[in-house]
Amino acid sequence: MNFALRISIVFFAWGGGGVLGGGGILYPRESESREVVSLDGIWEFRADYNHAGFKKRWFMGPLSQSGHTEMMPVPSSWNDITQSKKLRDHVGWVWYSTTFFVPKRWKDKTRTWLRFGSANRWADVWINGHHLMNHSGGYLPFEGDAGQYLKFGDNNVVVVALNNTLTQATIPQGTLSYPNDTSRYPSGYTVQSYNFDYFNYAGLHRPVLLHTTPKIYLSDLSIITDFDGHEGRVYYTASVSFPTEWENYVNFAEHSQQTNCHVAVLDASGVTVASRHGCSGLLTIPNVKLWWPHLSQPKGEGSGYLYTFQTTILSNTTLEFDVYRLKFGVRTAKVDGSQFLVNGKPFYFRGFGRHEDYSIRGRGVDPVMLVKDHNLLLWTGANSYRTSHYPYAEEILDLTDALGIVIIDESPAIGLTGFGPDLKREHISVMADLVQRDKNRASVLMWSIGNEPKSLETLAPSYFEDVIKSTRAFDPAKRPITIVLSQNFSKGDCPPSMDVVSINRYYGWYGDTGRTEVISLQIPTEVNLWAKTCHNKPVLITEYGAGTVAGVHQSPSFVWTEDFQVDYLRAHFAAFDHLRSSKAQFVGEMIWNFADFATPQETFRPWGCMKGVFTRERQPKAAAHFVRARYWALARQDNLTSSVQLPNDLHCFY
Ligand code: BDP
Repeated sequence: MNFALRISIVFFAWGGGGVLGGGGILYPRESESREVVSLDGIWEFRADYNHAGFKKRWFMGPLSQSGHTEMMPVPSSWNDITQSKKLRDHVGWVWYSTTFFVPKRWKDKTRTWLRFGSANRWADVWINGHHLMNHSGGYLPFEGDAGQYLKFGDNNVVVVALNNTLTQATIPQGTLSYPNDTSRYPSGYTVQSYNFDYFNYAGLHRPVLLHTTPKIYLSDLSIITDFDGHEGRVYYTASVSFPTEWENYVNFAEHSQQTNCHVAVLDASGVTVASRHGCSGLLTIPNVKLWWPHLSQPKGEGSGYLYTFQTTILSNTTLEFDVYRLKFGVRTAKVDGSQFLVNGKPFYFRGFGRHEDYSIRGRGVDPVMLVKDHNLLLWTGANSYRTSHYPYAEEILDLTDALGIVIIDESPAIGLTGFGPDLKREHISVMADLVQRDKNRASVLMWSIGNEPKSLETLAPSYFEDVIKSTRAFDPAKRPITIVLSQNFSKGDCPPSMDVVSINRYYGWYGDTGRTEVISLQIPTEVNLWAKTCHNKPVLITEYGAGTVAGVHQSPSFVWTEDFQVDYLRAHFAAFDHLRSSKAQFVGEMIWNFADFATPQETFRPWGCMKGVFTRERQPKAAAHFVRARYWALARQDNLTSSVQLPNDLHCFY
């Protein structure tokens, strides 16, 4: 195990104006030394159609002081909340504000951080009229030490300006055009187009949290797990941060050396099963319970078993500074030759591509929808999904960790083109932040660099080599890495550093429309070609699907009907079964999509993308029942310990 054993002592000079989105962005969790307060709720909101906000200094106070406001729920996308078409389709600045109380007891003893789970896509943040931070992105968290601008024991105001514009330099990319024929378009008319087909929802999509850490605190933690027989191994590195002022203290070195870590592993019932002193090192867990994917566990065991890693930062005189608890699972994930192995056993992905997409809320994280979606996933017997086409909320990964749902964690780099150095820099920085956020996640077993790049462009191969190499270097656990490809087969398409070949294919839908009979030939031909060129690396079908309007039937089947979706899946299942029996390197099938989702307005879709096996309201189409029968059957076939108990209502199929 190549893992640097070191004591990490880190200085942060964020004292305001700084933004932390990369190194050290641990999810805020309450403990003896930390408090978390949610700022979620109904905020004031105004769309800035005339670019007035900066000039008129809307950031100086609550928006209601500078004009008319709308009510805006946080978290949520702003697009579908009001009755205004202009707002739904707005491209440019919008403003949010809210007031919150900060307790007096936080003064002096703590650092107070303001953290956004995500803000789509450019954000500027002010506290009480002071600029705290800005952030570019849209799908990853960022935070700033708000201490110097806060009024303790008093009300405070936070103002956020957001801009959803996409350009060729952003990830994902977009294009702005300005039709200047005023006989056909109003003057100043702007059109945003983009290279992907999901609606570009924007807003404060994830929780906004105010949280405290002590002045000396755990700023980062990396955990790698392994096992040998019944013994679990946890290699860890904890980073401790000290107040910036200390840098100038004559005896700082002595002081920092007197700071130590105590770490402990607690099992699911809270019993300590391993512990030691030291800010980095190895803990061993006797009789370890491994984290297994859903329905892959051996008989008598559960899936998704999580331990707690408890870090205590203390001085040598045993004075406690900080306590932080992180859930983690003990498991391994790697590619060995043509197989994808989890805990040393071949793993076959039975799953879906998804979207964070719900009616009204758009991409806003919502516990109701999260639980419903994951109940449905378990109901289908799926064991995995891809966070297509961007990193999902941390609250979602808490669920997948606990349920044993395997995640392919995808960056927001969809449909990339151009591949210039600036884009590469931005892409590598997004991968750094993504890995930083999710590196300790039990359910994240593979990184996806992006979806459907224009991989035949000349610059693409070297661009992807660099992004893959950087991503591998960021991840202490060295998870497998993939790129989801869609362009036609070509030798240049197989970046040598990629561990798994993921392909999206729509035979019988975008090509040979309606001709399900070609699928059993075309899918194996394609998979075999990729497998051969990519030196027998594992091949995964990450997308295949057919648009289906719920409630529409025709027999014999016809495109867009529920009957066609079933026929289309049936033809694929036959092709996959053929591959499963003849090609060890075929490692999985993921349907596009779990549920119908919103797209820009297009003439070739009745409404949104209707390839879901569930409707957008999460009701099953006929295909959902069909997929469910298959996925449970595969679970039984692939789990040789016969620990898979079929749901009662499925028994009639077997
Ligand atoms: C694939 C894309 C996916 C689309 C899908 C479709 O990866 O985002 O939604 O096509 O057309 O190429 O439905």
